Amino acid sequence: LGNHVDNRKENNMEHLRNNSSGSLITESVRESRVLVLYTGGTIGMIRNENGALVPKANAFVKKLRNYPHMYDREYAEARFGLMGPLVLPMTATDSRRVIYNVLEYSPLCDSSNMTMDDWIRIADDIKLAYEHFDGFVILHGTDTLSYTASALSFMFESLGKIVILTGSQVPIFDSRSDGLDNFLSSLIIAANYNIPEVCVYFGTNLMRGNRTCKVSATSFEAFDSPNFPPLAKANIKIEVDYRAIFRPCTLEKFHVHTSLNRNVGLLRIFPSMTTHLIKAFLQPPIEGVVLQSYGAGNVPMNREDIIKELSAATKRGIIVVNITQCATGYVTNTYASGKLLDEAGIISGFDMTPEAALTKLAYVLSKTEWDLQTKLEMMQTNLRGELTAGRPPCHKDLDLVEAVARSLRLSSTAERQELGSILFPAMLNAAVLSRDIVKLEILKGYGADISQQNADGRTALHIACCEGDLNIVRCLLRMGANVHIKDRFNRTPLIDAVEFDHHEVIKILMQCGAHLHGSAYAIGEKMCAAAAVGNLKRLKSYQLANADLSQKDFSGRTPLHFAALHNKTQVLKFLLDQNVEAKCLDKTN
Ligand code: ASN
Repeated sequence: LGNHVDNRKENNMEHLRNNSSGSLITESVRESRVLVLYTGGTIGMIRNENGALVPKANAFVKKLRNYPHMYDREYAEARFGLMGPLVLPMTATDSRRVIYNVLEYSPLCDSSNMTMDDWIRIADDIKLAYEHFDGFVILHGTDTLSYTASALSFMFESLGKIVILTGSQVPIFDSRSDGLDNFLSSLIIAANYNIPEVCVYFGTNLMRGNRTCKVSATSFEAFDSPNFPPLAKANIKIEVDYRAIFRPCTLEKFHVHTSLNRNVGLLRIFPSMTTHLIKAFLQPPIEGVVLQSYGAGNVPMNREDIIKELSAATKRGIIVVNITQCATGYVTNTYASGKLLDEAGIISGFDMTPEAALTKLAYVLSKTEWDLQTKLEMMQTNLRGELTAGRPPCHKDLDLVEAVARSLRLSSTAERQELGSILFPAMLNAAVLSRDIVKLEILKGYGADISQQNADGRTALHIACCEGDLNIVRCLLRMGANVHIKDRFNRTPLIDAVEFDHHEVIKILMQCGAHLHGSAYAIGEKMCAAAAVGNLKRLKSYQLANADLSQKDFSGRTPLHFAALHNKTQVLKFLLDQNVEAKCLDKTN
């Protein structure tokens, strides 16, 4: 595979999945897997005979294979054969090989044609492929890219992996294009950084998707995140602002909410707007309205008719959210009209973009388990980093890093940043080892990213899973620790918990969506080794981690073979009780 595939559901996804496990690979190969959903947009378009840009089916991947920037033919063909997934060339600074599969949508679409159904289709595809890839890149037209990014950010609940939307202003195969950089940087970031958010990459910025707006029809810097700084900047170095990452703090698995309420709309106030227009807009079946008011949230004070219609609408149960027409800033109650809107039951959307406010309404209104009061509260709650309610969070980290930097006589920003990235993981790890929950909380208050990796790529959760203290593991997960991060030895916290046989820890990691990764044969190899020495506890650890107990090792034998060969009766009994016998016979003769 690796070439264009129509994405029609399970069959194709199964195909992709099988292909993505690749040939026999040892644990030492450091690779990351990215799934690219190619939905359309200018990035893959070609010019027709009239010079107009149009999408062309089944051409994108074929062309990519001829681009040495996008495809390391030698490595890919040696590893996967002729038609395997695509592989990026390695550069001196890369730590992992980026392997990517492209799932081409049919039909490819100009994003001006996108609908909520398309968002649901994208979300469903990511759900199906979720455990088989480290990150996801969505190639998308730029026109409605911010709407899709915002919608997906709400539909993805407890997201643990990175999803990046990107596109371009000029087709990628034109000789001068922004597409190549946007696509390449998105792939590299998706493969190497654990930023569990729906992001938009454009120009040199990785931005939180639900904070973005398309701000230019012509510039290569087509997107901006006016009220929130970029999550990362990709210049000579890729610099991630770890403190800005919004990490879900629930003990839940990734889940996709796939229904959306379509009875929502954007109502932009303008001078001399007629009562008739407002009235018509607020008629059934409308259920949610994003009111785009002037400046800091103002509507004309002398237009009682407008306020009256809006007030009547909220009384009928319609949710009206007030945001500003300005590109930056937020709505406040500074002016008298703000109070008036309050009294009319209109809620504040703070600094949400129109795209975020609208898609959030569609999401919140479709939650059948929430009553109206809860929906109103949720609209004003920061669910995915989409709004700044109240005062922005104040991190005290600068004091701490500053003090150490001063005593070490470090003066440049780069040196200080580097110091922060050394200090925090070391202190978090020390707090885990001393089982000090208070210290963990203090460090978080100082701005430490709970999932920041040390020089070996290990996080506090890795250490906690080796130690096996359930309280500390739970506390880290509640603080947003990510279960998917691989250290430099390709180990995840789950593998650590399995190999130290901490069964309760394995259970809670699984509850949070952790899964085994990498070659199934390598896992088979480890289970066979456990069976050969009668290590029942280890096999139970693998079972809790959802491993297939009848998995073959590299030689084609299963744990049952080894238990029988070495006469490990307890293990034999356990495996037979788990009903692996039939499966083994099927698989191995
Ligand atoms: N019309 C195109 C789209 O949104 C614009 C682009 O991708 N640059 O699909």
